[in-house]
Amino acid sequence: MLKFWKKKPADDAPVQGVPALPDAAPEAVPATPSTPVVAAVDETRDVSDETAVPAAQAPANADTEPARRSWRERLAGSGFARTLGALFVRNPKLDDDLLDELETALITADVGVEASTQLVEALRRRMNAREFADADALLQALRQSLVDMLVPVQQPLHVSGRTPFVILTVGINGVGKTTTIGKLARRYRDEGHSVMLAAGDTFRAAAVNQLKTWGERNQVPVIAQGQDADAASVIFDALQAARSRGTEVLIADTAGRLHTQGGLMDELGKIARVMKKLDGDAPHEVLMVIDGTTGQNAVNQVRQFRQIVGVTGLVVTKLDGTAKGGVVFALAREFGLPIRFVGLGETATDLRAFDAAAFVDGLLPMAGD
Ligand SMILES: Nc1nc2c(ncn2[C@@H]2O[C@H](COP(=O)(O)OP(=O)(O)O)[C@@H](O)[C@H]2O)c(=O)[nH]1
Ligand SMILES: [Mg+2]
Repeated sequence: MLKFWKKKPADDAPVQGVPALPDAAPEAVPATPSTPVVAAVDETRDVSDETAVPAAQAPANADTEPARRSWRERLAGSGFARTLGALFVRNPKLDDDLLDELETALITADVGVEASTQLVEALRRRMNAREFADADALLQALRQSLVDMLVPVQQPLHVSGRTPFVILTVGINGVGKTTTIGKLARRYRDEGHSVMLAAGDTFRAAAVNQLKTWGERNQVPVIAQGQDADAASVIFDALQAARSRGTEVLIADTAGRLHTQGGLMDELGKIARVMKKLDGDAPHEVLMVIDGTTGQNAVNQVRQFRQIVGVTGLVVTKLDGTAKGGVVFALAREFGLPIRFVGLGETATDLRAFDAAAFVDGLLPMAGD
């Protein structure tokens, strides 16, 4: 007999008590575009002295029981969890109708038509071979198939071995690039790394200030120039500063862009070329950020960005809200690109290294809950 969440999905939808990130930092944008300016930290502070940060002892990514529970709590509101939950809550009969409904539920949850059909047909064959005693056994088989789809893309990002390790974030507008950078800054700082941020989204002053605010909160320096500065030059300056200070992780923000914006897309290529003047291997990670609520369109976005820059890893954000969640499977299947992290909320600690089993368990109704 199946049991389900104690909480109603709706209880999980809004992130309570989380102050929205202010659009503007208290200080003004530096007015001298030609000089890189370190914002957000006291210039006299030795940024390499990360022992000063008290949170350094906490392993940020421990696969603890509470961590697993938190995946579940955050994902319970997803379209995936809700439709699958509704399907199995009736303690259904194990028959073709159940499989048809399951197929519809998977497609509706953005898993993709082809993948959903394949998953369900494999289950149907096993059902016809009398492999499943009941609907619960079928659900467990589905769970395993879903985990198997995601295990190949569960590849954590290792930032050691290069100094600085340079992460270039890319993606369309509003997907959560800057927020993800803020969360990464927190994560790497907590792990004891020295971190620097580069304000490469020079389109709007608000974007620079948003990054500075994250820098201030996490006590990591932000290299910025004025609004409308050349993004490649900001990031070049930041790389130079990070190298001279021995900073371990440099994370560069960029303006959101669409594949139709040729000039902006070319700029990404320019950013990468300029970095290579200082470090032939940089950027070491091109991290594409995807909004988990975008659905199947996410697949098109990745395809388009891959043609312009060599995307090496993905972050899927906003999976805590009403995102359907299934897009993670569609992306895994289509590209096999590492899914480095998922965003499960708006605050600094709401970024998880991708964990295939925890993710799937968060989406499915489970026995013994
Ligand atoms: N619920 C939720 N909101 C997120 C997440 N990541 C980003 N956001 C929100 O998405 C909005 C856009 O984020 P931003 O980082 O400015 O996107 P950017 O334009 O790609 O830099 C902001 O309101 C963020 O707080 C997430 O994982 N969960
Ligand atoms: Mg941004």
